[in-house]
Amino acid sequence: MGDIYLSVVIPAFNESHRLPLTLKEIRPWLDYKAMTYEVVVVDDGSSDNTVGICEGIAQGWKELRIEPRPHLGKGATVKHGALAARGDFVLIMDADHPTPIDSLDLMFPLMRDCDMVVGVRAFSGEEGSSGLGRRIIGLLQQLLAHIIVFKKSVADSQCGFKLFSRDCAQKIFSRSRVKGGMYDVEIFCIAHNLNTRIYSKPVKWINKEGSTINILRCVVQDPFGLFYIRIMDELGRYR
Ligand SMILES: Nc1nc2c(ncn2[C@@H]2O[C@H](COP(=O)(O)OP(=O)(O)O)[C@@H](O)[C@H]2O)c(=O)[nH]1
Ligand SMILES: [Mg+2]
Repeated sequence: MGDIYLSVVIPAFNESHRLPLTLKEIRPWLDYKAMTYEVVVVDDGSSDNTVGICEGIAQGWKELRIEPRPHLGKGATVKHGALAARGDFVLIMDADHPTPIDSLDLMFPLMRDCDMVVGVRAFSGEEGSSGLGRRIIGLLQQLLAHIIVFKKSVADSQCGFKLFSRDCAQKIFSRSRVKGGMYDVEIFCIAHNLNTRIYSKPVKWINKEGSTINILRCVVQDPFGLFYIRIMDELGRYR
């Protein structure tokens, strides 16, 4: 066991408008838990001063650190953060804090019997028509991922709230290679190959304003990403 119990890794791309509130929201819970932790914001070459704003916040919060990087995509950003994390447990969470951080209270006990506890988004049904469109796209992605990539069923690969043991994070992310948005699918593909013990845990999910996900890109580009993962898998790159 190392010195740090929990690493919270937050990938960020142009999040100056949402990240300060997220950091403010998660800090009381992390401090209250009296565990050693670090928050690692990995910036993906943002052009909106996400880095400067985070550095300002970090001046009054020694557990917070920022890793600025050139723009490569969410997969590359998460990979960097997961491998740079020093905690015994590594949480990957979205910058807009869609799942309350205290959901970890329900997830940590499950880590006794597994290597990875992944959130499954439980929707309130109050997302309106824009939320409905995105959910349909999400379900289509899940269906395609099952047809093209997955060998086992996955309840929800796209949830931005996943907890790993450090060992599991190192094993999975050292093998990951997808730089963009399909990285979640690749994570499960690798995990299945490594016989990772995964527990799926329903978590509260609150869709926040300001999503940066481009629906058109999802529909056009993602299937190619899925075939890429399948080919890499067939070539044995995930073992
Ligand atoms: N590194 C990186 N992160 C991204 C990119 N696009 C979105 N994200 C991050 O992905 C997370 C979820 O983004 P969000 O726009 O809320 O997506 P949604 O909730 O799925 O619609 C946030 O932490 C974003 O900063 C990107 O191009 N690069
Ligand atoms: Mg979001």
